[in-house]
Amino acid sequence: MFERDCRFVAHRRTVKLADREEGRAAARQPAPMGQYLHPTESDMNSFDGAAGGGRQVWGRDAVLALFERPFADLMFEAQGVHRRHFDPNAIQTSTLLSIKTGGCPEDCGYCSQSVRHGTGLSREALLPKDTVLDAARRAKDAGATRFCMGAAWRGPRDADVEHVASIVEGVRALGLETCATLGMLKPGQAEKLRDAGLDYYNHNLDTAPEYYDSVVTTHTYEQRLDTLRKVRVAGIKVCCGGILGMGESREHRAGLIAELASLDPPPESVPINMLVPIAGTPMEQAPPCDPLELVRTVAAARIAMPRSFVRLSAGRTSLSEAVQAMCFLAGANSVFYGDRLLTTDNVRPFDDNALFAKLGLSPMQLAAD
Ligand code: SAM
Ligand code: DTB
Ligand code: SF4
Repeated sequence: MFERDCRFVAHRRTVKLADREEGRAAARQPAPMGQYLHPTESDMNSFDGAAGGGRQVWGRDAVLALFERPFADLMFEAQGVHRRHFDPNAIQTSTLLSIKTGGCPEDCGYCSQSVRHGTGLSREALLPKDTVLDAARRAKDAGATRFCMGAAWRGPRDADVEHVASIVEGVRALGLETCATLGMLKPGQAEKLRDAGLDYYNHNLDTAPEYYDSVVTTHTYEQRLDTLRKVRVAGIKVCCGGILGMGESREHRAGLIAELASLDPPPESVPINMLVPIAGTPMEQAPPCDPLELVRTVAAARIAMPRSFVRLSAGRTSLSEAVQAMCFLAGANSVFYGDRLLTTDNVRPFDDNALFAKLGLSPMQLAAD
């Protein structure tokens, strides 16, 4: 559970959720210290670079060329892009809660929650609202600014959406940003969630389109894109990323980043997960991804999506502090913060606080705090 004592208090700065005009003007300047510039939709359509104008298109070959650059050159460019758009010493913290665990009919090869894999995870009902709000309160007290709720569904029924919408209203009333990941959405459901105050919807593309069949067979890449479109049209911010270490190649990793960057606008939030190998899943024995390849992937994501939050996500327990520090240098500026991810352990907040202090990283705060 989140420990009040471990709350990071050193060098806290205020995050300013810039209004559209302020954000537009300020986005042309280096991010001033002590102020966080939240990307706006119009910012995200603009080209990153001194020349200005137009939206840079990142094809797969261009992203692959980033991956293949000498490490020092890639890091230098990524850090420069990062500094043009964000305070490099500020980090956004999101806390996850599985609000409906296990029993999912889909066959995603990495997932502990699929009924198709013998992972031993038992199916649970959707949590009551009060239970979720208690967890959200603890997350806020521990210093998180966003609360992300995950449900192991192929997609929610309308009655599930009603229940989640009521939870979202409650979490938002606590002064937290809200995120939900509920699977594929049917027409009208995104609007219901938006009306309840949902800020972000997480729906990952996970890998390159041509590798998706090797990861999951019960839904398609096009169906993922369809839900992402519904989320965008409803006016909810998009959280969309992927997983490394599923046996994919560097070309697939570049393909994922190119797909994400080609979403128009790109996702506001890009989680980069390292596979957490789960006993009983088809990917239990997948060869681990080289940590330096993770750093390169973060750098490529930062360069191709200059204004997005890039979140160093699942798998941090298997990374050294030095590798995490390199990811932050490469442009990662968000983490999942809290003892648990959905069904597996995360880095303990105590250890994250120690790492942030060592690196001089300040957790961002919402201006409304
Ligand atoms: N059912 C919903 C869906 O598929 O979008 C929401 C939950 S799902 C667990 C959310 C994301 O968590 C997946 O798309 C994947 O990127 C990530 N994830 C799940 N299990 C993982 C694992 N074992 N290792 C790393 N990432 C994982
Ligand atoms: C995301 O990209 N990663 C999070 C969140 N979005 C929902 C989930 C990670 C799950 C890791 C394995 C588990 O705890 O079950
Ligand atoms: Fe897991 Fe989501 Fe796939 Fe279900 S749809 S198996 S919860 S990743």
